[in-house]
Amino acid sequence: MSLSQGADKLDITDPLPKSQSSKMAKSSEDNEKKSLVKKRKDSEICLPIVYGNIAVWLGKKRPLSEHQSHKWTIYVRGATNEDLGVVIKRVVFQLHSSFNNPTRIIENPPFELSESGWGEFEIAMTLFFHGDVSDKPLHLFHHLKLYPEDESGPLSIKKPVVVEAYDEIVFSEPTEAFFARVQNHPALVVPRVPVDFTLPPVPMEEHGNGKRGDTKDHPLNQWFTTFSEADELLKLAAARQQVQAHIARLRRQMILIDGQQQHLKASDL
Ligand code: SLL
Repeated sequence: MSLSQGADKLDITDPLPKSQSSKMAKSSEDNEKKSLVKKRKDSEICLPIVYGNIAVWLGKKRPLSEHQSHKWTIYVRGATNEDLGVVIKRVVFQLHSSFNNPTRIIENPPFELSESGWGEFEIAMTLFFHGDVSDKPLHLFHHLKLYPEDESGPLSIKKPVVVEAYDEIVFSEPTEAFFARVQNHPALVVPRVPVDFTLPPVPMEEHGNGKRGDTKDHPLNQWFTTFSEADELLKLAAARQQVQAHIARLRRQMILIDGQQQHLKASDL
């Protein structure tokens, strides 16, 4: 897995044990285990994400305490506000030691955390993936920003400070199970399977508490940056995959025609 920009690239290591061949008939359990180990060569799955924070100044009348000047929310969301719960199992946010219980674990999407405080600091985020993703957790860092860049301007309680970063998590050679599970999911860019291969539509996810995990109707949505570039990239990636599929089809046809020619030549002799 790697990040296309920004944060560190990570090695892919397979923490799952290799399935052992057995002389016995393969049970569906065996097949399931296999698909968790077997990698799809030459393919990759891309997850466009946005992470960052939104901070609101509480104004001169501090309803909370003298020390808490801002309310803020840190989050990891889908670049087009899709539900990331399909890939990410849990996000751990590591806050500054001045907070109570600074290690915050968010088990369900949307992966976000709201707090109030007075100062800016670096937040470490660890993204844990579902079992079939079989990739190591990914570490991201975000500098919590409370004050606008332009310090000469007045602080406003109406206009929050928004700092977001766009990135793409690339899972190369995904397991068969992960690949099959996320086909058709709008949060990801997945190579197309052959046209005659029909897949069931992916239902809207609900997570335990009956809540949706996407951020399309999120109360802070009006402040989110629109990464139209992400939409363009999604379209470009989809087009590239279509072209690749077409090339593969043409290659197969060429091999077939070549074979037929060889056959004809052989029968001429
Ligand atoms: C700074 N180096 O001095 C940074 C540290 C820490 C911010 C910022 C705690 C809030 C609470 C809080 O906001 N800490 O105690 O509830 O700017």
